Amino acid sequence: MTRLTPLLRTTALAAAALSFVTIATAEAKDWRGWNIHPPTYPNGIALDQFAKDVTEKTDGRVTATVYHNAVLGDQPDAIEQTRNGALDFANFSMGPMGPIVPETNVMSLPFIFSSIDQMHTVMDGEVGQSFSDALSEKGLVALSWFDSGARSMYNTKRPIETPDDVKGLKVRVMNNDLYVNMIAAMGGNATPMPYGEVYQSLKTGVVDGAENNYPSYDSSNHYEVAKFYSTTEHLIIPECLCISKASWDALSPEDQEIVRQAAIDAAMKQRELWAVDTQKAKDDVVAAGVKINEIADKKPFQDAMKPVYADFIKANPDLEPLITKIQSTK
Ligand code: BDP
Repeated sequence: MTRLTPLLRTTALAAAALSFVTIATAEAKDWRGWNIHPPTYPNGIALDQFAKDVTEKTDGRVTATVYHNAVLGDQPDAIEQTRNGALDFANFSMGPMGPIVPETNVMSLPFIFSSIDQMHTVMDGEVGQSFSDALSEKGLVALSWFDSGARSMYNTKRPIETPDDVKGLKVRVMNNDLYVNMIAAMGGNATPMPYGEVYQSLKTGVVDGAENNYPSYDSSNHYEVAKFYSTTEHLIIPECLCISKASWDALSPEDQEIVRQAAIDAAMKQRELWAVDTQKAKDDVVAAGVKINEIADKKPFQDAMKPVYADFIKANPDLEPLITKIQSTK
């Protein structure tokens, strides 16, 4: 047996301790998660649950933290950061995903889903899987799908009863040219703009209106400055709980399973909270003086979208079968 002098022994021990620390650091992963909404929003609560589950169930091999309120950047930036591994997980709307993963643009076609239930049927089946595959090719692993309700138009000027009422309105949209065409098809002028800038832009008249679901209209305080909310319900856009492919690939199969289950549980929580929060948000904005006009007949709006579909199919002929498949799903 080699005998070590006390000094060498200390050095050897220190080296061993150091290599242990190095290995431990390499193995314990600190995951940073992005959320655009406040922590009290259904998505924030679900993401916090996800982070807690992952941290506890991997025994700290992964410690996950959610950064709420878009403090880590706006959505298009966060998508890039998650793709390149600077962020580890996030909840993304498929709206701003379109420019990066063209297939997902199909979900941004106005009125593509006939109802929220039909959207669930589609997303839980093979079409949902094909979207997940397309995302994965671009560095994002979609583990589960969150609800985002239906988006409707609101503005500072007047109720919208028919597409004609949109004429001349300056409308903020998410970062996706498809939405510029959508607003143009009704005679409005769309401006893609980060979510965080919309409140001020509505207030100062940079834009006259925007469009969103009740929970976002409420939590962003847009209702304070744009009091006419018209239930156009033109977009039903799913949202993913996405993991950076780089972070996913660095996990053991056992930890991948833990993360997958935590993501599914988080989505179940989010969907449950979503239904309650939508009603609560609607009640809150009405109590605050918002004028909601219910549009019973959506047909004039659907008809106005025909050129948007025609242009889209012309530019993406390979996606037409996917559109037909979604539309024919009951
Ligand atoms: C909300 C989505 C969020 C979008 C936001 C927007 O949950 O991901 O960024 O709309 O309009 O409903 O930008």
